[in-house]
Amino acid sequence: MAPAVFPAKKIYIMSQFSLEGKVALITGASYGIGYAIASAYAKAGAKIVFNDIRQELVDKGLAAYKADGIDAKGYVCDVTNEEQVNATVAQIEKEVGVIDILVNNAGIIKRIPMIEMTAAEFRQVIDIDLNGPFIVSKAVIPSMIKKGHGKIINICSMMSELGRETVSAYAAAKGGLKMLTRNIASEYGEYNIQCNGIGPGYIATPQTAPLRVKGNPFNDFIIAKTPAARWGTTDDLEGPAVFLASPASDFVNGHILYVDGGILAYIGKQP
Ligand code: NAP
Ligand code: GCO
Repeated sequence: MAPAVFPAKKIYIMSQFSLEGKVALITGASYGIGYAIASAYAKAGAKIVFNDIRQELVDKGLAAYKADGIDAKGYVCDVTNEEQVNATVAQIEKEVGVIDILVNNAGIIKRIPMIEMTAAEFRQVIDIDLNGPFIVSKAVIPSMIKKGHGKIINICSMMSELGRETVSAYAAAKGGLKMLTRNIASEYGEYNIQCNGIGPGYIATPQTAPLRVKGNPFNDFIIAKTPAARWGTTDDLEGPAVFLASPASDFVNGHILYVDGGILAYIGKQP
């Protein structure tokens, strides 16, 4: 017979994963991974705030959240523009409250062989994927320090650990983001701020759509390289993202949680 679970203990454990009353800013969350994480946070009790670069995208996001019964607030803001980011964070603090949870999700990829890539293209990827998280984190940390707690979650990648053809700028940015994560944890851990990363494996979103088109051998390559033998879904990221935003992870700091179906553990299918 299974041992009895005392209700009080059960309630305590569930409360460890609650985001009730927290304000969460998820960048670039009109759709894709950011949208899924924001929706999970709303279900765990958080108030959702997101940004995107254009009004049409913010409107599209707002309509999607509304259809899912989520009362989100959206702002037009480019994560690479420090002035815009500072103004948006100040506006959020005024209109919604101090940001308790920041997810640096906004990101782009350019798949171009390195010797064909221009320096301007390389810089653009670094600017959005690495400078963006620096700028937004820098803007939210002072209020987190004053409030006495904060959670920052950086969306890293397999490319924080691995290289592959055509993604030099993305790998450089996501490798850098892993180290920015560890540095924020090191520098602000004493203020009860936890900064961790999620390293998604290959997830079916618009970003990976070109890799998943029928006939692209990359599709079979990824399935063979993943012990789970499938692409990930945005649902796969929800539990790990809630864990890293909740009190359950209060002593987890500077960690990258890879949610990759086992890719990083695997040498690949034997012939
Ligand atoms: P996505 O579908 O392309 O969504 C990215 C979002 O970021 C879009 O809403 C995009 O807006 C927004 N964005 C781009 N530049 C921005 C800027 N300067 N300021 C504000 N928002 C901006 O990508 P995703 O697949 O959901 O990926 C989300 C994050 O996870 C990215 O950091 C990505 O690198 C990372 N990731 C993805 C995978 C995967 O397999 N899909 C795996 C590992 C890591 P626009 O529509 O205007 O571009
Ligand atoms: C690529 C992919 C990657 C993945 C992801 C892996 O071209 O290699 O698009 O960028 O989306 O980041 O974790």
